[in-house]
Amino acid sequence: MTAPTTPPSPVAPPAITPVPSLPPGDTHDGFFLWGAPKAGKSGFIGALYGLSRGDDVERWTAHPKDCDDSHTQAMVLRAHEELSERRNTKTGVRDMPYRPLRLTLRKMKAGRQVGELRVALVDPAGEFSVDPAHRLSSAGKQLYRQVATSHGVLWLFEATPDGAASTLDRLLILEQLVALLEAGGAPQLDLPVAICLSKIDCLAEEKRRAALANPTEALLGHLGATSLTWFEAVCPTLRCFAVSSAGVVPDKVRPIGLNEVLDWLEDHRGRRVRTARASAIRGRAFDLVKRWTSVVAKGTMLVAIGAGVAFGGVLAARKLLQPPEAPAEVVGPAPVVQPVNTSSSAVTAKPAVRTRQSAGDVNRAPTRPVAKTVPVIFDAKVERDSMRAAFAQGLAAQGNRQKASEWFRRAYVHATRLIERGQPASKEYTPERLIRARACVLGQLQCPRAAVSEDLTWVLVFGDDAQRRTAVRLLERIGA
Ligand SMILES: Nc1nc2c(ncn2[C@@H]2O[C@H](COP(=O)(O)OP(=O)(O)OP(=O)(O)O)[C@@H](O)[C@H]2O)c(=O)[nH]1
Ligand SMILES: [Mg+2]
Repeated sequence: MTAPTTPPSPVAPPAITPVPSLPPGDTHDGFFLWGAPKAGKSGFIGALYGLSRGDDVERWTAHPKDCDDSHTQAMVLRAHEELSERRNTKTGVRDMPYRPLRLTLRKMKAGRQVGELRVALVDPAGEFSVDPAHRLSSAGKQLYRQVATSHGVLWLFEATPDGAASTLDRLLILEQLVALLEAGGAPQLDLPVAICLSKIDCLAEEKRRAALANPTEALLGHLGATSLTWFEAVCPTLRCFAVSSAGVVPDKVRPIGLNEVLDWLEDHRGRRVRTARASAIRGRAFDLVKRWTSVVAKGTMLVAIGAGVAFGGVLAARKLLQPPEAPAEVVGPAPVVQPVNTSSSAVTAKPAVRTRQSAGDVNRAPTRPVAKTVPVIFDAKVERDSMRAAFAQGLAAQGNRQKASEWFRRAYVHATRLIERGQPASKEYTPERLIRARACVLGQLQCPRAAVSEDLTWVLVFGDDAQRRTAVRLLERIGA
């Protein structure tokens, strides 16, 4: 018997609450539930109503009367009822936008409302998360764009009953993160991402307690360090949670850990709203200043023109009487490219500091010779060539069973100089990151494992296929 699915088209015409198709950079107003089929996304919606039935002094509630429309109300009640029997209807794959469930969540403390979070929850089918064919469909691409520009993502990973590591293909997570980055069109996902170990009621009590006490550790065990590093690299606003939508009381919905997730989302929603307001105010202030500046400038210009006509006449006359100025001659020391010093230890290597003067055009040297200061010129090409040459020497030495660590250390230092001179979080230095990580591993340079793993994550996210394959092999080698 096949499992029932929700109907393939929205219950009501999408015109009532349409999901706009957004140009890159715009923000979708939804919070997205994300994760593989059966991760517990639809159950999470049922749990929201279940929260109202809890008896904690301080808790979130989502009452049907706080739903914006009858569709949301029906879906919340249905999800709750089905969750109480642990049999939520599978969400169907659709080729049109999922209709958000719009409702207001309220935070209550001793009977008084102390917080509020308006949400538009989108609950897509898990296939969009784990099935590349759906991800690459036009509906999938639109969905990824919406997720990447949303107010937040709750990414659920179903706990395994024995608490063992997930069998989910790690590269699948990476592929989704890359697809989200591409869909968002920015180097990172600028939205809160709550990674939740879901259905923790299925864990043995001891493991459940441990997961609640330290969700990050639980997710590390579940997903592996590499996957978490990927999340950290891509999502600057990230937090791990352990949740159970159903809870441990049979035939009832008594959610565990949901209040913490909602507190965090509310906090970040507030920050985002404040930041948006502040930049709007800054924008308005800037416009105002610009307008006044132009008014003042116009007034000043009129005065200046009047005065200038008189003064300019006198100045021009004086200038004509002076002898012509000699053209400024460019003299001074020839630019010096400092020999690349690779003797420093790999880990403490610092890039040469490029001062404002030495940053510019070397032909525009100071007109007065600067006797003792020798400008330090950073030549990226020289660094890159030296890095490649040292790395190749390292490989050759290793092939001939000779000592290679000194060559790899040099390659490390050159790569580090290049990376540190680039923009933070720049994609540009992916090849250098790969060489640095390879030098660390092949040369046994005792580099911190986390640093190597971070470099390789960068390669996995931004590298081409060949680079990614090498990175995966190295990650396996360092056991990340
Ligand atoms: N024990 C337990 N079961 C849960 C929990 N949350 C959901 N379930 C059940 O697990 C099954 C799958 O959960 P769903 O919420 O439907 O999964 P989904 O992520 O929406 O899956 P798709 O719709 O296929 O993408 C359903 O039978 C749910 O009732 C939970 O916290 N604990
Ligand atoms: Mg579902």
